[in-house]
Amino acid sequence: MRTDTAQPPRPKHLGDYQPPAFLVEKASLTFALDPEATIVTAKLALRRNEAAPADAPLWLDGEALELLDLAIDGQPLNAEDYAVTADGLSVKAVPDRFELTTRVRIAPAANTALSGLYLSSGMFCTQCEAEGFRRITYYPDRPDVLAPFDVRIEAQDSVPVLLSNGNPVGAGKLDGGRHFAEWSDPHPKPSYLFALVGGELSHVEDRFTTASGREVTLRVFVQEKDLGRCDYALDALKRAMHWDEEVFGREYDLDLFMIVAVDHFNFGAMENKGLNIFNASCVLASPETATDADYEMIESIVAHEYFHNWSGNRVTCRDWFQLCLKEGFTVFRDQEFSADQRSRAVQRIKDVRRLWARQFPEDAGPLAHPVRPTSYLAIDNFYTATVYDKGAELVRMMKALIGPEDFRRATDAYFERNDGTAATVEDFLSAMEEASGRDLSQFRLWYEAAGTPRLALEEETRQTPDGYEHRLTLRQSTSAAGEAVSDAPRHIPFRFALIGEDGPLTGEQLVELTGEEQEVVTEGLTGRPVVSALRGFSAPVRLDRRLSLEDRLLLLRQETDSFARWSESRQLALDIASALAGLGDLAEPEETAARYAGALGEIARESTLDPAFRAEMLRLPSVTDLARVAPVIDPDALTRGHDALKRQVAAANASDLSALYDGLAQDEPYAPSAEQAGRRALRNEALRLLLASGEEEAAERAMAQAEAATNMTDEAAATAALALADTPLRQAALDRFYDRWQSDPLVLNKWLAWQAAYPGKTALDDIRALTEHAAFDIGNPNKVRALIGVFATENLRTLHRADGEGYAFFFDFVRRVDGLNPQVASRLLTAAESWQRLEPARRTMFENQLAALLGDKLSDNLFETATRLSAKPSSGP
Ligand code: B3K
Ligand code: ZN
Repeated sequence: MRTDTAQPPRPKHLGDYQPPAFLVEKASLTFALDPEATIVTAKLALRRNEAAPADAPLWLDGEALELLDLAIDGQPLNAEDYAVTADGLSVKAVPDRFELTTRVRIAPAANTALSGLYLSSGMFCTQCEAEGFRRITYYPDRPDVLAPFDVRIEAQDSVPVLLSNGNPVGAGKLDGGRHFAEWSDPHPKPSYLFALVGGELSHVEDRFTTASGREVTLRVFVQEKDLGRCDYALDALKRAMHWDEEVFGREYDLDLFMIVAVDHFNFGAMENKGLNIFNASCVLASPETATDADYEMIESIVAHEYFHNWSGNRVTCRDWFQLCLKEGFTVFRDQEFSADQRSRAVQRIKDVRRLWARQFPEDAGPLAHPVRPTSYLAIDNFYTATVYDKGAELVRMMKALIGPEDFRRATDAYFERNDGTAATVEDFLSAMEEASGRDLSQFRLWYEAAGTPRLALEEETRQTPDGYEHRLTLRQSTSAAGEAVSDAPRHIPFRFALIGEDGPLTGEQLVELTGEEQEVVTEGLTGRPVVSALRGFSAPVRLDRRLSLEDRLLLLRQETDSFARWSESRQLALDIASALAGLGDLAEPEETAARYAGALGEIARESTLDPAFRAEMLRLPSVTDLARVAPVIDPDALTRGHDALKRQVAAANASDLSALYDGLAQDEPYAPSAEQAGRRALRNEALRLLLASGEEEAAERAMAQAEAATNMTDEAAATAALALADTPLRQAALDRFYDRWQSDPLVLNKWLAWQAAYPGKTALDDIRALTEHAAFDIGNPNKVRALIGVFATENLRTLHRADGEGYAFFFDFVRRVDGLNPQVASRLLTAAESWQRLEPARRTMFENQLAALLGDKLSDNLFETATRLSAKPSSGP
């Protein structure tokens, strides 16, 4: 916590990297667990690093620790031999090789930041990435110091299950109603992968045999009441283990793999070696309590954390600037896994939708930063959509450029060469270059420069004696916001095909654009072509093109690349809604909306198409999506445009939607399969649209669905549709849901989120009242995200109330959270990353709130985000 606002904290810079002065050959830790006063004894076998200057002093990071003892080779140190500050401990003269012993006291029960060792619903647990280990003991808490760990945990018998990384090597009784457990992790690891859990836990167990015959025991630990909700995570884990062997040749390397579910967690999950700790919301599922989307998320997060065992743990990061090395790559791996488990086409649409929703706005606003940032105050602020999701896109582009075989050879070489070490983005790129013989030096710019390039398309078609000749001009430009601005051309893989009245006229081609401009000429075409551009979203760029309505509708009918078909539809929907809001320059919006509604109707009826894909096509962009691309955010106008489009699509297709809804009723028992989920998604999308038509009959239908539902997907879809609509049944639907689920905190997060997103007049009062409700808890990040996070990101009208009350409430809440949990407060504030595009009156009110916030005493995390937010005007979307 910063206490002196006159002295801003000093940022860290990528260019300042220095190798560690000391390496840890072995870390032996003993914990005597106690909520108020846990004693941590650390014995560290330290050795001077030859790669560092010979006279460098010993520095150990440490925060909020009470030092009780300090000794070198068993000899206690005198007070003048060392110095303790608020961030660590230094010892002047030390031998080249020695054993350092420290004993510290910490207070897990008082740890509301949920970083380090803390209590979650009475259970001891840890979170050490990025810099939480220094809140447990004095240590060189940086990812390039790797050590094998031995851990002994002692606790009261009332804390029966004691877990840490690696393999269990001992356990037994102690005097005074206490007991102990000992763990040993042979794989050298950085401190951020350390984990400890202690509590009253039950588990489910399974086994997995690796390709080379290692028998691995798999355990998912939960509170006893949740034992019935672990099967899916376990199933997903086994599928992920198998997939990583098949697709990346990666095997698991310990005899035990554990997952623990905890209620209080700052994000989704953590890949600690052999002991993944999960936010309960990302692991627990049963048909009655979890939606298809929850199942899908659990599958992908379980896989993501498991994949980190290689991309992150075996090969880790030299420093935190290299975060994308493990996160971008691992997101790419989990997206590929999900694509193989489910529908590749629909997975790509979902991944890009998320990139557009989260990364594009980040890249266009004051929080823009390169995939590999060059400076930070609080590294926790850089676990961003840019590092994760754009980072994944960069890996995907490289695979497209070098081809699948060379890509696999490159990842094999990368893992092999860097195994057991801390690597850099350069190590990854050179593996790609060596395996393929390609020069990726221009490609590096994607890692170094912030901002989303624009790709302008111009086309010219002329008739020749042998048919049609098509000339496509690609022109790229970048006006990057944020740090590391660079407008040098990027290396852009551009996938395209030419489509005619009756279908494709050519196969798919991959063009590599490396200069500012490039021309592609195709001759001898048998029909007049339209470009199907950026197929599969082959590069994270914004497409700029002018197409006639006729050509756009042709693409909606004839496009054979699902992603391109969906993105064309989505772009058209956004253009129409903007025009209906009185923005943009689309001609004849009403007439265009009618034709678009007709085209969507045709797709909805196209029974040979995958229902999951049809559901994506029917899912209109939200008003928040509209705000993300609007040059000026005027919440009232955008809401008008959005509602008008939705009503028109609904009204034009009412009878088809109704037939679709009835025809998709399922009577087989629930399974979270992609196939069943796709049909439910389509049916619930139809219901959502029917409700938008404002017919009370549709509301009754939704109520009937909520009451009769035997799974959470159908129950939640119907209740959410009612909770977001202005219908007399709204309150009844919310009350029914609450009565049914009041004793289930995870399920109630959905109930909180629907009310947080409700755009009606009473919304702010309702949300304020909910902060006092028994279902809410400001100390639980899931609750804060469900209520305040959703309010700030989805509820455009309420956050941006013309009287400024929405801002006052939001900023007040961010301040309160900061006093407890800086990471969550900082993340919450990023919801307002696009404030500079607000219409002038609101922008001024927002700016005043931001300035007032910066005048307060803030955590480093929040201070950094607030400072960056207020820094420079955005370059617009
Ligand atoms: N590596 C963790 C994220 C840690 C976030 C720290 N602020 C989970 C993941 O990406 O797998
Ligand atoms: Zn990750």
